[in-house]
Amino acid sequence: MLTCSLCAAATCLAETGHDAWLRYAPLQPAVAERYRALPATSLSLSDTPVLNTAQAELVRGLKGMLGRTFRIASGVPTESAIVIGTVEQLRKIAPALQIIEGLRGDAFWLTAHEVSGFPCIIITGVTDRGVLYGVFAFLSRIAREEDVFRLNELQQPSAPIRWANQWDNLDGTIERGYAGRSIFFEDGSVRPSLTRVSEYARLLASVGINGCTVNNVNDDPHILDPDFIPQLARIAEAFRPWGVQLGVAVDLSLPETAGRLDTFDPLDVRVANWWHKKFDEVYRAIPDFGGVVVKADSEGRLGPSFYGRTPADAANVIAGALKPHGGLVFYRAFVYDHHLDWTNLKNDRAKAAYDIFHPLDGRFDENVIVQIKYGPIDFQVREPVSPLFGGLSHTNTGIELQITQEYTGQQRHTCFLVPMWKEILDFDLRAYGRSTPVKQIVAGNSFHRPTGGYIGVVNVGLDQNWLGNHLALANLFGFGRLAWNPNLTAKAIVDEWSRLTFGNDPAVVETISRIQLASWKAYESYTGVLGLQTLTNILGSHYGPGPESQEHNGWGQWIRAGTDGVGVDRTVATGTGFVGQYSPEVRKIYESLPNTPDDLVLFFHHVPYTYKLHSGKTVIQTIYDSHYAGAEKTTEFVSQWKSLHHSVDGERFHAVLAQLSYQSGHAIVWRDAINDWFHQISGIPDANGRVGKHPHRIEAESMELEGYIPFDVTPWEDASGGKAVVCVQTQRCTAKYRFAGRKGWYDLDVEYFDHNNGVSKYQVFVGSQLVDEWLADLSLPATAPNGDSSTRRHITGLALRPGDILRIEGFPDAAEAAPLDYVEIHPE
Ligand code: GCV
Repeated sequence: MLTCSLCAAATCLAETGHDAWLRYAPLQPAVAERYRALPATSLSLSDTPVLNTAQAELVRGLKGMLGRTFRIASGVPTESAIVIGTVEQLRKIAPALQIIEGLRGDAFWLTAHEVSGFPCIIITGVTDRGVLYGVFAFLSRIAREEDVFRLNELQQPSAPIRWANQWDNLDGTIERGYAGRSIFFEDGSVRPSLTRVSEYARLLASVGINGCTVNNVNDDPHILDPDFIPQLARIAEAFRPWGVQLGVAVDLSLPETAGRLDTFDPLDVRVANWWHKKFDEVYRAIPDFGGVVVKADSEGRLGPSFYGRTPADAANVIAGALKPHGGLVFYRAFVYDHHLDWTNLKNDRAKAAYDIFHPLDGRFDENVIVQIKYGPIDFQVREPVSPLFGGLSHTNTGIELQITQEYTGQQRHTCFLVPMWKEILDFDLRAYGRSTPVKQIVAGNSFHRPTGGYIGVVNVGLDQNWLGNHLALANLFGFGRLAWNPNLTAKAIVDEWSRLTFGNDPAVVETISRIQLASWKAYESYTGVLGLQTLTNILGSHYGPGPESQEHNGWGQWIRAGTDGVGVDRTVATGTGFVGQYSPEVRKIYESLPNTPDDLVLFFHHVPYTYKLHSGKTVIQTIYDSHYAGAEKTTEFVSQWKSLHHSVDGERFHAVLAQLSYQSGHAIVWRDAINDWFHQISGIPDANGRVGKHPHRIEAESMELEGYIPFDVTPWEDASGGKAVVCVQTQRCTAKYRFAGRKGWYDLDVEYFDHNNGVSKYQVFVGSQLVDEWLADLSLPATAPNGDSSTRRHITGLALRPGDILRIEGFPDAAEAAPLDYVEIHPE
């Protein structure tokens, strides 16, 4: 009691993040008072599943925020009410109401009008789903302390398709999932309890997402087995009240693997029949089944090329079977050869999607959507827009964005992607010499297509807060908001999200927005700049630094770094010709080195390290400086977040603090790895004298070691000096250092490696005094010392005198040998 009365309301409640942006936290009494004049009744005009959900949500939200239980009613109002129902239902009881123009599809309208002689607030749409979206918008207004009495708000989604793709495997694991196991599957079956699935559908619906495929595009052959379809029907049931349609990923070879035919040739009539029968069976169990996503001829998946057929043949055979039921095929354009000959400078993976799909324009059925990743490579921290969006004017298209942060820090790093998505969506491809921004193309407007839209790869898991990092939820929220309205600014989206997630305290909103809005550019700065892409280890986890892994293999993510220079020449004149896939106006920008913006220069051109950018700096100095600036920025995030200590609940405050502190340590690992690598390959020193020089750093291998032995880290740039020390033959090892600096206060950073195959313990002593100890118990994607596992322990405020012995004791566990990289002693 006493404790609670002493702390601000916001900080007393511990929050797990489970409610995400749908917390409906109690408003301050004075604010709640502003809504006292709301009608006390929530009246629904029908009792369909979605309208029932909408009404229950309305009552739940109002109760949470205003502390009052609104009366539930149905039929015709007999008093003032908040009326929820479709326009058709509304017309019957309020014939005088002029329905606003433009109310179509999933749109909603919030207004105030008399119904049966009583002043009412009206939440309506053409469909039940529209009404539900209206309820969420109404509640969001109250949560953000906005007016709801003088409403006349029409909101129309930008595009009909607003889908999530999950990459869950039926065994319960998730490909590129960073937040625990699947909410859908375990051990080859759909989970017995689907509570989390309903809650997920609620989150999706609250931002207008209307479909979700639930299994990995690297698909399991059992997904449409007769005994699995009823299990999928249970997921569809959990989705249905939230207006979310179920979809699945299917493999093109299913007629052979599951159907026991001797072929999956899309032009074979037996194959077409198999798909027809299969979807008849699916629709008998799931009448509102939404459709399928297909990955074929990509990364080892079988595809139509096996029979010399095209992606259009493959998509259409499935589309034909879905068409009678109204289902859609999302055919992924992520089709490329991952055994490219890297020695051939004309080869270019970036060209694959356009080369394959553009010639097929107009040959896809009307219920096919070609699903295109935003860039021509693979969800990198920066890529140009895929030219394919401009190359399919007679085909429906959808943009695939990645909410799960595969190449952007895997949710251990905060990286708010909305600013990047905005740049992509706003980019004008100038197809046919006119204005064709990506957002207009995928909405179907530019080329007058019947459908199209947005697909976000999400990968939520069983973790309480869905994505493993509270701040990462802004990406899921932002994806939904942009799919609904791509003209919203990143600032408006993050402001909205922060208010709903952490409350309306201006200092909180301002600080969180500042961190989020700076985070993508910061991440880009300490990973891969100038269009180099993320520079992560592409052959492994896609997490820590691994620049060398881009080169000399068939995957085609080359950066062509050599002693002469860096970057891929993709020009028509001298390079791979990729630039020729853009319209003439865009071509003019990228074909010319001086016209190419700095942030993509190395994506399009191979230049000497000494080439001067528009900024006036050389390429190599920009690489060095950006990596220092990016890492520095993450330190600012930590201090900015710390300023919220008394304004955010303790549980989320400490979780985010730990996450941002970890990120700021890992950003230094990135900074040093990439800079050291470029230093070595270019042979050009850092004009600011930092790269390769760390005055406060003491390498573990140069300390006085007992038990510890030196270990060569692979790749070398992932450890300082290329080496770590490991404790392999004994239960405890020590590394000692005699401090020779001035007497004073110091901070100590210990760089160690935290793999996922053991939980080593570390203790730090000054003389005989234990000053810190911890366990290396993070779940990082590594089983050895490298850039994925390198982790920093920051110990503040140590009193040191010359001659003090600093001693680190490492206690190995299982396969983790308490590895150490270095320590740094910084004056406080
Ligand atoms: C589901 C990248 C990822 C793969 C993913 C693939 C895809 O290559 O690393 O995990 O596979 O993209 O989008 O199909």
